[in-house]
Amino acid sequence: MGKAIYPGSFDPITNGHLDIIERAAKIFDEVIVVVLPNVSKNNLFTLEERVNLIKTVTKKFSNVSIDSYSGLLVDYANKNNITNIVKGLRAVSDFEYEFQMALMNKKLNPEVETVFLMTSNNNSYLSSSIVKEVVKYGGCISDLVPPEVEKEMIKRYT
Ligand code: COD
Repeated sequence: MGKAIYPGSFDPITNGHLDIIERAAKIFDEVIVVVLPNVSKNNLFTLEERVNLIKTVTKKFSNVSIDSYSGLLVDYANKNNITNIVKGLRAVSDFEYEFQMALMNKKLNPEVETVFLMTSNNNSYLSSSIVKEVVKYGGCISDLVPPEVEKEMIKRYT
């Protein structure tokens, strides 16, 4: 099925993101996880730190690579000649936001196709923001993020 981009802010990567990466890597020949700015979010980790964490936890996937870009997703896609974008969907609340982005990306580049993968049952409530809130107040996140991410998050909040 060629190449696909899995874009996100990944601040930080969670088990929900990892599940989408693993499943996309079975569908597409190559998956490029691209860390991009989301103007409506404040970040805990720098772009470089997020890229390095994703690299560490996706080492086992031979057809997955990591990149970052500080501009429009469609510009990154154009520059790299990729037309498939993978997104994850959790709830109805995700749908509205993702629907708007998919249509805007399509308007900016009509060649672009957004492919949605439904969240797995056990990850449906998981988001980077909720994980940050749990760890901030001392809750356990070991089932929610890879161990390397848990370690870095605990360091940030202690
Ligand atoms: N299960 C399944 N999927 C999940 C889960 C989960 N538990 N958690 C997150 N996901 C999915 C999200 O739905 C999303 O598709 C993806 O994983 C990444 O999630 P986040 O939260 O890390 O990333 P976002 O939503 O903040 O990413 C937004 C972008 C950075 C992609 C967007 O803002 C963007 O494209 N920015 C660049 C500028 C641009 O082009 N803007 C768009 C113009 S329309």
